[in-house]
Amino acid sequence: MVAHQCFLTLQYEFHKHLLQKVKVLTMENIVKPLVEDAGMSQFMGIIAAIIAIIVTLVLFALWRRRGLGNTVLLVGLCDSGKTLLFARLVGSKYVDTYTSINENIGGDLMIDNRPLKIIDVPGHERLRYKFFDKFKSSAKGLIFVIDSVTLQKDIRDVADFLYSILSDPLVQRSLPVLILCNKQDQIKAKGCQVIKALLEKEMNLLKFTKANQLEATDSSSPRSSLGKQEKDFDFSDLTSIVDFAESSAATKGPELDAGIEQPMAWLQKIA
Ligand SMILES: Nc1nc2c(ncn2[C@@H]2O[C@H](COP(=O)(O)OP(=O)(O)OP(=O)(O)O)[C@@H](O)[C@H]2O)c(=O)[nH]1
Ligand SMILES: [Mg+2]
Repeated sequence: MVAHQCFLTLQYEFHKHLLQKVKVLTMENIVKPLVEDAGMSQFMGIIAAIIAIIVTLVLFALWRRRGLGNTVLLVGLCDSGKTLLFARLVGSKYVDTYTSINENIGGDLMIDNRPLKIIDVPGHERLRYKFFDKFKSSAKGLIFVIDSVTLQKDIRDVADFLYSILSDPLVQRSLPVLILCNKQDQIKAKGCQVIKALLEKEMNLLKFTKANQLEATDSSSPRSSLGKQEKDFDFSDLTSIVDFAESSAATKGPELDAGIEQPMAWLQKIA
């Protein structure tokens, strides 16, 4: 009887142990895949996030390229030589020009197998902003043409127009700008380093005048000024890369680019 009771107890313990073992095994079978699944879905989540970031970057790059377009705008005051420069760049020839009241749009100018479209924007004070606004969204670069002979007389106007252009958000989105000191064939023409210094001085005056005006009208609004705040105006502080070059659009030489070698080199740089 005692032996039978011992046997029953042993049998019960054995079954209990067996049952526990089965339970543990079953839990392992269920929990392990669950843990593996969680790891897998985390991994897939990371992959999906990386793909989303790459797609966003590609779309952003495409959007930026589309926004930049392939147009180079010739802007500047009346008589600075934009239309003659346009004729030289697009048709490689000298032409007699008259004050423009409309834009001139050239066909594709192939620079190192890359097409660039040149647009000559009228410089008349009533038209210059309107036409600049019309074409700026397609711009890949800007050539701001200056009459190097009359600059000192027109410095206010030149600096004012240049200031507005450089303050434009589209230009500030790092559009390359060339300040082209034209009419270098004239004895009284100022060189581009002198013009740069004169412009920086005038732009500095404008910068602080505009900042003071803004402060006087609305002290709560943030000060938006070109270049670094509390620092004198310096072209190298701008988000756009501003280069200076010289040209003589009226030069008639045997070479097709006689007198316009420097703007041609700049076009090659940005094309
Ligand atoms: N000497 C000299 N004359 C130039 C040069 N470039 C242009 N000109 C002359 O300057 C005058 C004005 O040139 P345009 O090309 O018509 O000037 P623009 O900038 O188009 O002027 P708007 O159409 O009024 O905005 C013309 O008589 C040109 O022949 C240059 O490099 N040297
Ligand atoms: Mg013109």
